Amino acid sequence: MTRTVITYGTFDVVHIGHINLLRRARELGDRLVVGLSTDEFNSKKHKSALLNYANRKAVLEAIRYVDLVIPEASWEQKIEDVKTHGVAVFVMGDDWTGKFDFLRDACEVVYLPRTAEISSTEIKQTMVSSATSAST
Ligand code: C2G
Repeated sequence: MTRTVITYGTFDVVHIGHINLLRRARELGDRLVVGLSTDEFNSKKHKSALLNYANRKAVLEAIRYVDLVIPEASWEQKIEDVKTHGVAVFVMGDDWTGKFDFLRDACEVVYLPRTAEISSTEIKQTMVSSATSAST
């Protein structure tokens, strides 16, 4: 019986923090599904991604730990996704600890420690500040 794991995120400007999360999530089962935030959902999350959905999806699909990428268009879709994809384990970084415990009726819920010292936001800020100083 295939043990399917699912996780969700924006995965903008993919970095080692995302790779660690994806690898460890995949190690909890045999198959990893990633719910990738659409551009529209990102605006609902008040999060702007540098790369659009198609670009972020292509990057995720090239990562060996990822078996399937589906769109994440709402907060409410998770329970349906768990049923549709026969998910055994739901995984998120521990910045989300407790936020998805309602899924425990349908699958295991695992929060993994975030990778310290790196985030897409910091990378984007560094890019902006170095571009600004280069142009002055
Ligand atoms: N992450 C991590 N370490 C980092 C940065 C991110 O472990 N240094 C994890 C986050 O905890 C998350 C995943 O990588 O589990 C994706 O992070 P984001 O793309 O920032 O996703 P987020 O905006 O948290 O969206 O419905 C859930 C949301 O879509 C999650």
